[in-house]
Amino acid sequence: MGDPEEPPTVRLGSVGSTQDVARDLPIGSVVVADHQTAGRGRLSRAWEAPPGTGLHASFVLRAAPLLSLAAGVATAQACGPAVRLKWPNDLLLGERKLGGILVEVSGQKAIVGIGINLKWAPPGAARLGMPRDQLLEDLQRLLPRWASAAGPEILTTWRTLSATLARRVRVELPDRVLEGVAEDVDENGSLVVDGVPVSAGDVIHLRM
Ligand code: BT5
Repeated sequence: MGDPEEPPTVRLGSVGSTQDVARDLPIGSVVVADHQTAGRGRLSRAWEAPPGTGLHASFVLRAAPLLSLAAGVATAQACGPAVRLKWPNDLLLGERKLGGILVEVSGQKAIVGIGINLKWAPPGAARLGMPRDQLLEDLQRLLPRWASAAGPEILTTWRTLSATLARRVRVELPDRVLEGVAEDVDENGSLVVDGVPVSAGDVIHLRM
C-alpha cells in the first residue's frame, strides 16, 4: 500500500491515452501504460506504438510558462547525452525522432505526456536501448526539478541541448510558411527565426 498522502503512480496495461487518466489526478501523480489504443500527439495527430515497446507516461505538474521547454530538457537528460531537442520539444537521436512531448493545460494543472520509443520505432524514427522503468525513474526525479527551475536556467540548458538553433528551418504557421535561420529561443520560449518570434507551429530542419 502506498502512503495515502502521496500522489499516486498509476500503472496500467492498456488504456486509450494516459493523458485522459492523468487529468483527474492531483499534482505530482504519474500515469504509465504498456499500451495506448488512442495515444495522441499535438494537433490531433496520433502517437503509435505496439504493446510493451515504449514509454508512455503522463505527469501531472503545476502549469508554468516555460514548462514545455523544461519538460524537453528533463526528458533529454533522462534519455542520455546523445539525445537532442527539436523545437519545441521533440526528442531526436541523430536526425530521427525518438520521442515527443504533449503538454495539455487544464486550470492550474499541466498534463505532460511523454512518449519514447524503446524496443520498436516506426520507419524513419529512432529508439533508445534503455529499460522503461529506469527511464521512468529518471523522469520522476528530473521533471519536478526542471518544472520548478528558473526561466534563465531552463533556456540556457535548452539551448545547449538544441538541434534546432543555428539551423535553417521551415516553420508551418496557421496562415503562412516562414523559412530562415533559427537564431534563438526568447524569454517566452518562442523560436526566433530571422528575427521573428514563433510561439506555435511545426518546424522542419532544412539542409544548410
Ligand atoms: C508528439 O506529437 O510528438 C507528442 C507525442 C506524445 C505522446 C505521449 S505518450 C504518453 C502521452 N499520452 C498520449 O496520448 N500522448 C502522450 P507530434 O509532434 O504531434 O508528433 C506526432 C507525429 O509523430 C505523428 O503524426 C507521427 O508522424 C509521428 N509518430 C507517431 N508515433 C510515433 C512514434 N512511436 N515514433 C516516432 N514518431 C511517431
